[in-house]
Amino acid sequence: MRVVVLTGAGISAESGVRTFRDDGGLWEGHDVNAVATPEGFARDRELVQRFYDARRRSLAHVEPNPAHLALARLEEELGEDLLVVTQNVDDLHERAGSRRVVHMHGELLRAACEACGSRPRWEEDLLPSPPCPVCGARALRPDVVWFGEVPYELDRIGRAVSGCDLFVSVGTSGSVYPAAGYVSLAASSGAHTLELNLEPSEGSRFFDEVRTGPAGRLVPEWVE
Ligand code: BJW
Repeated sequence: MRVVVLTGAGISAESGVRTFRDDGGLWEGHDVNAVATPEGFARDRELVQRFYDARRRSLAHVEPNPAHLALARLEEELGEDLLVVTQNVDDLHERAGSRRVVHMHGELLRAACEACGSRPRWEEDLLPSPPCPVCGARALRPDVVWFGEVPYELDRIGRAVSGCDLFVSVGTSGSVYPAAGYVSLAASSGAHTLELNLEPSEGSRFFDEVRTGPAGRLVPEWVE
């Protein structure tokens, strides 16, 4: 059985990583257009670098939760038949032990060089403008996908989603495309579709089955 699991901010919520759109979420107090668009970055590079530097540093204080760990156990069982597609920029799937993970919206622990296009591992602050380890230009930005930019590995994701037998969405609001459209792609290819979320999401109506509750309980229950 080929399985694709799409994860969103909700899977990391119980680890203490703030979601984007829930009450008290990451966007509260931050203008999305100021910090998560290329235009916002062009307008005020320092503000955006500070926002992402703080989030990169906060990774040191969080740990994977039972939902991440359950997906890592599932990979031990299914091997190449499981692909985790995450919209999250944290590294909690990897720290839980998952290896087959696609970060479609990038990673906090990488930088992207606007001069040479490299994507080096990056654990330090990006302020004040360090040189790119590959080309030396002071043109590093967070390796995250902002609104209006094209997410990573769309071909690989598209093939996996349209070829899977089971599509499971965990802790995502279903409000950001193209990720929000994957449930329909999976369903149109004949897959069973399951949503696991604290509460029904914007996209719930597209799923065959919806289970509500915290990911830290629902994901282990589904995997065992
Ligand atoms: C729990 C829980 C617990 C809480 N247990 N659950 C079609 C129609 C309309 C618009 C568009 C469209 N196509 C493209 C667009 C434009 C745009 C878009 O979608 N806009 C919408 C706002 C309408 N999309 C884009 O611009 C994308 N690019 C693009 O489309 O390129 C063109 C192209 C595509 C394909 C082929 C060719 C060309 C890029 C989108 C980039 C998104 N970037 C961000 C920021 C990343 C960096 C950062 O982290 O700062 O990604 S935005 C933000 O939203 C972040 C997330 O990954 C993403 C999704 O959020 P998520 O994960 O769903 O979090 P929340 O907070 O929204 O929801 C949390 C959920 O968890 C809730 O449901 C809770 O209930 C639940 N939850 N606690 C279980 N304990």
